[in-house]
Amino acid sequence: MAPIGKLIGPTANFRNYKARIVAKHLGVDIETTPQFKLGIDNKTPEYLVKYPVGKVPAFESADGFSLTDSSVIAYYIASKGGNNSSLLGQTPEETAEILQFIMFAESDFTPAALGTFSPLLGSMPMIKPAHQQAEQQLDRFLDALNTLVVDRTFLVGERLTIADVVVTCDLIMSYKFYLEEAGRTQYHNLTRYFKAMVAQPAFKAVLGDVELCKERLKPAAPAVDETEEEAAPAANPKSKLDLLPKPKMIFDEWKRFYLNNTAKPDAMNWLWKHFDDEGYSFWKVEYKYNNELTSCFMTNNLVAGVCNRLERAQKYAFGCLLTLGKDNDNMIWGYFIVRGLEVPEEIIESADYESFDWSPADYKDPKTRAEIEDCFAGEGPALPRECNGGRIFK
Ligand SMILES: N[C@@H](CCC(=O)N[C@@H](CS)C(=O)NCC(=O)O)C(=O)O
Repeated sequence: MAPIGKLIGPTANFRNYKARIVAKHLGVDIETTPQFKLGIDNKTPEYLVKYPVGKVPAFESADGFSLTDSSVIAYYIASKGGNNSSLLGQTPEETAEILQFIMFAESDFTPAALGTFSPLLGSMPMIKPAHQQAEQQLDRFLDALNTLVVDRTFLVGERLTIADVVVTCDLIMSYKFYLEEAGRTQYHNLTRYFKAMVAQPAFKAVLGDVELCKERLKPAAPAVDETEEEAAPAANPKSKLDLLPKPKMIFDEWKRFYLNNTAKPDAMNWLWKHFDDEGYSFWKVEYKYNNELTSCFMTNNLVAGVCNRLERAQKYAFGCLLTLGKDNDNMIWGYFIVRGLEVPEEIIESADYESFDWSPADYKDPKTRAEIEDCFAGEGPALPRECNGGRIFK
């Protein structure tokens, strides 16, 4: 049978799976785009003419009908193909319930899951309070789903519907990255449901065997050179900072402690206890061109780029650059700890140095100390304005 259309977007993606599982279940064929490059192919003028939001997946039917949104595409395919109509419910009430699950999956569950996993996978900045909030929400929604399926085989009615397809696909990351054995036991009804779904032939044909989480995803630790502070200065040091006397505080110990603990109070208490003001200094960092900033989303992208371009300073600096304020009225603001008592040349030579004011910060001054604490926590009353994102440079 000729394909009923083309599903456009990367194939190894939980959103992409939805339409393909529905198509498999119905026995209809859809074309896919395994070579699709996210961030490139969805930014071309041809793509944006058809799909102006520039997101994937998208769908183009054999007769030229264009559609976006993974669950809507799954819905459309279910409504079109094959002779199995029960995927969309058999009464108006069932169809409404199916939509209710799809809305919940898209507006509640998936943002909580992505808010939990994306910072750990490095595809979103790690802002600890936002991350903690996402994780709490994720647990809350997993718990709700666990209760919902206590006496159900399927989410709606007595047969598979696209609610099962959408919710199961949206659960995949949680079962891969988050729910290790203890979590699977805690949410045992949901685990039973999830395992039953992914064992069905249409799911299996698309997903293969879903490998369940062995160990919960952790924040990526900074590159650690255990011997860094122990070894004698190298004969040809890469940085003149390598020639400084051995500091009392080991930078990587601070970075590790910060990453593995709550910023306030634990990590900050650690820092004030161990900070060595002969080996390190604090700097306040402010963007010079705040009046040119537009949306917070764009500012966050700018901050991410600045941090990426500071890569050479990674061994000698730690800091937090925040997006403060609201859309069309925001600023980039933050604090850095650097090795030595001056801004390192690794920072001065970076492409963005001239765009920021770097001023020495006296961490013994209570106001500055409170600002540093709230900056490294990404929240708190000492921030000049509300935090809307940012990036930790570690
Ligand atoms: N609600 C949409 C969300 C689509 C979405 O956010 N897709 C991501 C990839 S998984 C994307 O296109 N990101 C690129 C971008 O935002 O530019 C759906 O389910 O299809």
